Amino acid sequence: MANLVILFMLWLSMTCTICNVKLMAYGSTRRVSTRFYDFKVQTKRVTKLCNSNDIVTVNGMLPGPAIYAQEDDRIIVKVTNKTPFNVTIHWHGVRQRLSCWYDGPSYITQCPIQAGQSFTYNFSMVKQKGTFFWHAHVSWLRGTVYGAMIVYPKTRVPYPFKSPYQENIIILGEYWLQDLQQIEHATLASGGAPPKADAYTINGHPGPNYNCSINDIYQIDVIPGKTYLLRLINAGLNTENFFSIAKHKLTIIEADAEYTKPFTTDTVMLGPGQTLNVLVSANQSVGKYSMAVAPYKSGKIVNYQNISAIASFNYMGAAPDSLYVAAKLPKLDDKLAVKTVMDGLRSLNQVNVFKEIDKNLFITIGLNVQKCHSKTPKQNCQAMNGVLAASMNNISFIHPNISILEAYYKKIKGSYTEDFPDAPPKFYDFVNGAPNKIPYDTQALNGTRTKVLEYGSRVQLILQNTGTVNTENHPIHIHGYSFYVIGYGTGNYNPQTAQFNLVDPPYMNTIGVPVGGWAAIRFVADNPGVWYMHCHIEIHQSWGLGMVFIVNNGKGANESLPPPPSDLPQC
Ligand SMILES: *[C@@H]1O[C@H](CO)[C@@H](O)[C@H](O)[C@H]1NC(C)=O
Ligand SMILES: *[C@@H]1O[C@H](CO)[C@@H](O)[C@H](O)[C@H]1NC(C)=O
Ligand SMILES: *[C@@H]1O[C@H](CO)[C@@H](O)[C@H](O)[C@H]1NC(C)=O
Ligand SMILES: *[C@@H]1O[C@H](CO)[C@@H](O)[C@H](O)[C@H]1NC(C)=O
Ligand SMILES: *[C@@H]1O[C@H](CO)[C@@H](O)[C@H](O)[C@H]1NC(C)=O
Ligand SMILES: *[C@@H]1O[C@H](CO)[C@@H](O)[C@H](O)[C@H]1NC(C)=O
Ligand SMILES: *[C@@H]1O[C@H](CO)[C@@H](O)[C@H](O)[C@H]1NC(C)=O
Ligand SMILES: *[C@@H]1O[C@H](CO)[C@@H](O)[C@H](O)[C@H]1NC(C)=O
Ligand SMILES: *[C@@H]1O[C@H](CO)[C@@H](O)[C@H](O)[C@H]1NC(C)=O
Ligand SMILES: [Cu+2]
Repeated sequence: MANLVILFMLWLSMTCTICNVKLMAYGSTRRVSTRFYDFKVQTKRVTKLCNSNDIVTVNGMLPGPAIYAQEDDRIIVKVTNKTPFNVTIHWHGVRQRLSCWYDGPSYITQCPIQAGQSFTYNFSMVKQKGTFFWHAHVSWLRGTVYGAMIVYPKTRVPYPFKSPYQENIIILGEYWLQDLQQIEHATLASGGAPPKADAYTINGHPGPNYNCSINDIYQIDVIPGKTYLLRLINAGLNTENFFSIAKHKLTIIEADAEYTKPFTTDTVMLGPGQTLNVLVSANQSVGKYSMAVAPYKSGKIVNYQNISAIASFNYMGAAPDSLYVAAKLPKLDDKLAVKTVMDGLRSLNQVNVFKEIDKNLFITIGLNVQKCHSKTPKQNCQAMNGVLAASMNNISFIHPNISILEAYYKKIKGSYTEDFPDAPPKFYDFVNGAPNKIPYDTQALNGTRTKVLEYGSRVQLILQNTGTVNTENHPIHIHGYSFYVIGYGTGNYNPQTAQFNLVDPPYMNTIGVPVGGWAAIRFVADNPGVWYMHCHIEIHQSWGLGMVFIVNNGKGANESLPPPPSDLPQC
């Protein structure tokens, strides 16, 4: 009998790989379960866009396998590296309460899993549910090493909206025909900007707008009159994207794995690292509608792939040869469309954010051009006769050679400093100018600087975009925390005029700081460990757009990080 039940559940899990609602209803009724996964990181030959390439994957899949769990479950993933490259996996949005060792960013919380090695990630989804994703967090491997992570509410806890008929995961990606490791190496050696992606993808499929790709299309079959929950994830490397469905409205009900007040819109924008859950009602006439992904080009000097990826929102009963109804997408640089959605994001319930602040940091974020030190400037200094870089408070972050968490825990000196500044070195018109016009000063300092926070301190960050080289929307992601987005605006932050929402701001882990503007966020530093804060546009992160918070232990075992796991990789 027990065997039959197991077989039945196995059958359910096989028949329902993406729409996992049913599985949950029949699943374990124990309050907390452990979910085991086996990730083999391996290269795989794939044929796309008229080409065959070797790409790095998990278990040979693109996107990689989805992880399913329920709130408070423990997730255990054994990662075995069968490639010649270094690997780590980050569980994006998971706050890793007292489990910083399993967070994943290379040289921040762990050394990479080297060729032939394995490491078992083991963490609990403490009070967290919603749409997450996992991705590699070393070099540019996450371009192909990514997948969804869906965490359902506890058994018998309903969604705060009418249950959808079906759920679908929609992962936006970027695809390159050349080897990504080679592109990364060549780009960083050139000092210039990266090449644009060859295609955008939806669940790994570029759709019919690209060569040899007519049939390489993701399709959802929908029943007229039903409502669908789409779990949108932007796993792309370098591009922010608009997403819309022809003739259909999107009702946002969750952002970064936290419920929001329902907000209905024609289009949404997701920067890399952002997730949104939307409800879509299949209430149009029977036909084939395109779900389209296009770039949001906030910066001037960036080279974007300007061909949309298309997936199919396909009504059952539509004639197989019917043409796709084309989706209307905003203009490439439609800042208003972005602002409209941001304005619509409100936490579902009243939260009442704390008003007293213990640590108030003002952090400038933006690009730089460093002086050329190469003897072959034509090869290595392709950006305005210099080298592109990026910084926070004018410090361009350099990754150390050993993990900062390990160095901190074992009191090993020398790989980082604790002097990340609370404010930029100069206050000037950040958005419109460089600090010294003549000579035009675009330099930044290099460093591996951290900011130490006492356990429990109430932190406010003002993130201010600079226009030193180019203004862009930067999706800033913080590990180990979610934060309240209490305000944002264009221009330079002005404490006299800034308006804050302390009543129902969204609780997010990635904030798109508006192009030429600022954002204000607050969180309580109650999770000890070493936490990376960085731009989730991969090239900006490579150029140094990041810094590290060290949050000290508090009192007793409940406020202290346990010792490192025995299989933690070594450098
Ligand atoms: C995972 O962590 C839990 C809590 O620390 C521990 O009890 C369990 O043995 C660990 N499991 C594995 C496979 O490491
Ligand atoms: C499709 O292939 C043609 C011929 O090789 C090429 O000129 C064109 O740029 C390709 N289009 C795309 C979108 O890659
Ligand atoms: C379809 O549903 C959307 C909400 O998703 C609603 O705004 C719209 O008015 C509906 N359209 C029709 C034709 O019923
Ligand atoms: C991008 O594509 C759209 C739609 O095809 C077109 O209208 C627009 O002019 C293109 N923009 C650029 C900068 O190529
Ligand atoms: C890492 O190690 C290399 C080689 O020993 C050294 O040149 C480099 O400065 C080190 N980087 C950091 C940030 O410590
Ligand atoms: C950043 O640091 C560099 C190097 O010290 C300096 O030249 C530049 O003026 C600083 N920029 C700002 C905005 O403070
Ligand atoms: C900082 O590092 C970058 C490359 O990592 C280099 O191009 C630049 O010259 C360095 N700047 C300083 C001031 O050392
Ligand atoms: C630690 O936290 C758990 C769960 O929140 C609680 O039950 C327990 O009493 C706490 N222990 C201490 C020593 O504070
Ligand atoms: C992998 O990481 C180790 C430890 O940091 C480093 O020594 C090695 O050079 C890296 N290997 C590759 C292929 O990047
Ligand atoms: Cu950025």
